[in-house]
Amino acid sequence: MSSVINDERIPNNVHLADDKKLQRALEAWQPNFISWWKEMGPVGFQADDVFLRTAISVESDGWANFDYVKMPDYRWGIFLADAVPGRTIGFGDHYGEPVWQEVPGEHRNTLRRLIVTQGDTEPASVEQQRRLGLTCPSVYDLRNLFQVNVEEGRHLWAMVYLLQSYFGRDGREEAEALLERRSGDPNKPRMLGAFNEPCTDWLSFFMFTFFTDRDGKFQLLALAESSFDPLSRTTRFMLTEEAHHMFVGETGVGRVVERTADVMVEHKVSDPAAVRKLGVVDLPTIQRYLNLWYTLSLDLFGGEISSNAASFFATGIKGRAKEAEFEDHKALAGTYTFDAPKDGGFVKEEVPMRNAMNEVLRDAYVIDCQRGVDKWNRVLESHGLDFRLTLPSRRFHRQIGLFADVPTDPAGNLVTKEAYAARQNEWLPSDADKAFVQSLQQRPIYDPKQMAGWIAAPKHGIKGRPIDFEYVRHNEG
Ligand code: BYC
Repeated sequence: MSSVINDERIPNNVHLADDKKLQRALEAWQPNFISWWKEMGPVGFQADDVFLRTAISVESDGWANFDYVKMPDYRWGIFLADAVPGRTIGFGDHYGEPVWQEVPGEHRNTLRRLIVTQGDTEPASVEQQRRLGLTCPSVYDLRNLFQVNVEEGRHLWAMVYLLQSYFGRDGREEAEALLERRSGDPNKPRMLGAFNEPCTDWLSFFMFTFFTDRDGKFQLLALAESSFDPLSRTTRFMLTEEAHHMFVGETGVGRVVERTADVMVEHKVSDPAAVRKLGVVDLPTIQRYLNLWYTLSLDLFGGEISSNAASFFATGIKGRAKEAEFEDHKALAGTYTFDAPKDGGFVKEEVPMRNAMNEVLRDAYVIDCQRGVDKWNRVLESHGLDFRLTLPSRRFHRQIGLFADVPTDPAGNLVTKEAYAARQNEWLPSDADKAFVQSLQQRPIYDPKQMAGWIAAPKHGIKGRPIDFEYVRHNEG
């Protein structure tokens, strides 16, 4: 059982008080984090009481506390899942050897880079979402946004703990740099593509939490297999919080689909322009938003063929999601075959399995995404509507890997650059789509009894509270 110290400046279950040097380093970083939060975190709500979940331990029953808290006072803490006694390396060349409690010198740079990359996404997402509170569809949704935001902040703490604890001066410098990059800033952008995209409306937010947070789930699952045990334990606990973020996305998109379907059936309309006139998002626009955020998130898995991924696997640094479910943990024998674009067509390209580890992880991700899409389609089906949402081909709209800048249609057929340019607005959100979605979200809803007209009410409230509970006590003054 892990002990939790909650009366320290930084709540933790890592015996921080016993390591004064580390404690001082983290306490020195803490005010910089709070300054970053106040500057780049949610705009306009820092003084409000928000009904938030706070991680307080890693016990499966009762790991979190729910109460009102002002966001800058949120108790961001450091929690590692309990160590698995006798844990051994689960894959790669060192399969079966004891896991590492310290960073092996030869893997120092690689591990640091992966931890920094993971860490960079956390503040990036808070920055991307910082203005959404000003157009919230309900107080329930406002609270969920802030819940996601504070927990992304905690996930940054999780990575900063590893950097400061195991990487000395370099780690401290990287921890500072994590607070200095800015999403979308061309001079100091965040590291990965999707985290520099604007996320300025709530449909984007729900797509982001469904698709992009789900990349987070799979990357964390892969890192949870790591031979570097502190990374494994940290990411295992992060996954506990991550589940709610994807719930917000899945139910958020589901509620938008449901509301549109309700209105279409009630008014017997299906023409997108007519649907829009009724104040809800037409289904083709929802599909275009889906196409955008799904494909941006596919890029986050890296190239299909990656020598980096092969070496992460060989050395035991990063595994596959749920490695225990695979039979062959060395993956030296198999191959993976891709359709690669060549001379206006496709050629089969076969690579050793280890070089395809990014694609193996992406395969698992695609299956998981499809499950959510199926749920949304069941809403359409239950309304007697024929329209179905679909995941586009993985070749579509890619900026990383074999299909980077290779124009295809959403079904994955190669098209000319001209055809792509001519039809892009059918496939991805146009400026007019974005303007329309934003036009529905001009006015924030701060009355707990109200819900915006473009989204259905949720099925349940949070932690047994009613849907119209005052989840955020917003001081409008
Ligand atoms: N954008 O060998 P390749 C989350 C770079 S989300 C820009 O194919 P590799 C969250 C790559 O770094 C999860 N650059 O890539 C969600 C490499 O650069 P170098 C975040 C990209 O190394 C919502 C080069 O291209 N966690 O937690 O196999 C809210 C060659 O690429 C991109 C992680 O990502 C891109 N999309 O794998 C909040 C886990 N993709 O080495 C949070 C840690 C690739 O040539 N990261 N590049 O300079 C990793 O495991 C790997 O870095 C990647 C790439 C999977 C991202």
